[in-house]
Amino acid sequence: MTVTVTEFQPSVNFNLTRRLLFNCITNTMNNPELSLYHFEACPYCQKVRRFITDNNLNVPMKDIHLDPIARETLIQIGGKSQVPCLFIDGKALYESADIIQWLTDHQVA
Ligand SMILES: N[C@@H](CCC(=O)N[C@@H](CS)C(=O)NCC(=O)O)C(=O)O
Repeated sequence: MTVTVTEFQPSVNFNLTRRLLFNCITNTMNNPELSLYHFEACPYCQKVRRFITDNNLNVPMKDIHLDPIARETLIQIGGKSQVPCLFIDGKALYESADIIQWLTDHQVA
């Protein structure tokens, strides 16, 4: 989208900024960025993946055994290499039961 401002229109600019900010906030609230850090053989990960599959949820995944950068990111941000870990807008949530509860509460489509 290209916005060309030909003259100073404070009220238009203010309203546009306010609308963009509102959209940004509501989008983040309704549609948080998710990523499930996991590995294939982990039984707790399997439990979370099964929940995701059974409920047809769209949760991108990173396998820390296949992706060393993902493992490093998990340790750097979450503080430990434990999986499963759900990243919610960049914040780490550990514990399979808590992850399933969060997904249930937030009705991720
Ligand atoms: N109570 C945790 C247990 C998770 C757990 O023990 N994960 C293992 C893999 S099956 C793990 O990441 N171990 C390595 C570590 O803790 O760094 C849960 O329910 O998510």
